[in-house]
Amino acid sequence: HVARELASQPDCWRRAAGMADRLAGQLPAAGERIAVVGCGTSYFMAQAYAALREGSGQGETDAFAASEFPVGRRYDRIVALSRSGTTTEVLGLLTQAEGTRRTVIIGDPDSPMATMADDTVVLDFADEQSVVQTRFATSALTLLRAQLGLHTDAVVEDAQVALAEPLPAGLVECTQFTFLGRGWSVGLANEGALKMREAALAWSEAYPAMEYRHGPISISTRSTATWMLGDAPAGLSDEVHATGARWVAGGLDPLAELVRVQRLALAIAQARGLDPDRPRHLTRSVIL
Ligand code: F1P
Repeated sequence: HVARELASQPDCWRRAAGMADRLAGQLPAAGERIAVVGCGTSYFMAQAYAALREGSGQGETDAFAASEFPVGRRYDRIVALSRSGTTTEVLGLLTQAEGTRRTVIIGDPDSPMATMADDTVVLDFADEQSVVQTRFATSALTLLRAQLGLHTDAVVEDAQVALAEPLPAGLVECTQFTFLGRGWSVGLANEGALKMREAALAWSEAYPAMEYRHGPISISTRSTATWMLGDAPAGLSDEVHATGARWVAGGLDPLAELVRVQRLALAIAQARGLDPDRPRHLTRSVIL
């Protein structure tokens, strides 16, 4: 499933972006102070959205793993992302937050989250059969990005390039993968690292790009691939090269660059004889 779902991202993003105007009344308005929450992949998309929204001056936006929401903190609205609409921590937080406006972006219209929120946005066309998330998460982020006025057709074109171009040679042989981001792409770097773990059982890490210099670079070797999502800070590629590691950076939109990482995760799974549709110790939705 995951290979097919991954490949449908350009179409899904086009559809998600096309919904933004119609859904404006259900999504956060400029000036609202909001918290955006999720678990796993959905949390990393929340991180990316929070940085985009704050950066565009549309209002204070904090991202939390649903389990780490600071009890007692007040927001104008809580936005929850959840493909399944069943994840325990998100359900718990939404129940607790009654009285605050709650907006959910979900994949399954029949899930419990569909009826408990003030605004329910269903991206059923992007729902997935796979355990490992790809298109739901990126489509949800695309919708939110479009609503901020930050999505263009060029992003979809970049995703098509990301699907069509061969992956950088030699990466499948690396034994450790580090993803770096800046601003909104820090969440995408976290998500790239998670894909490598979930689909390929690969050792992967993620950092804000400049933080990588403050310690984590110590473990870099010739078997490391360091992948920058978005524009690299000046000089960082030289520092990484000096460790012997592979440096990967692309000129694509960071969300499209994430599609390349998803493809790498599948390629490594295949090279290691793993079935990415059956990730170890993982279920499609994590329920306590
Ligand atoms: C959240 C999540 C996924 C992860 C796995 C388990 O699900 O942590 O990110 O890949 O499928 O669940 P959801 O709340 O978005 O359904």
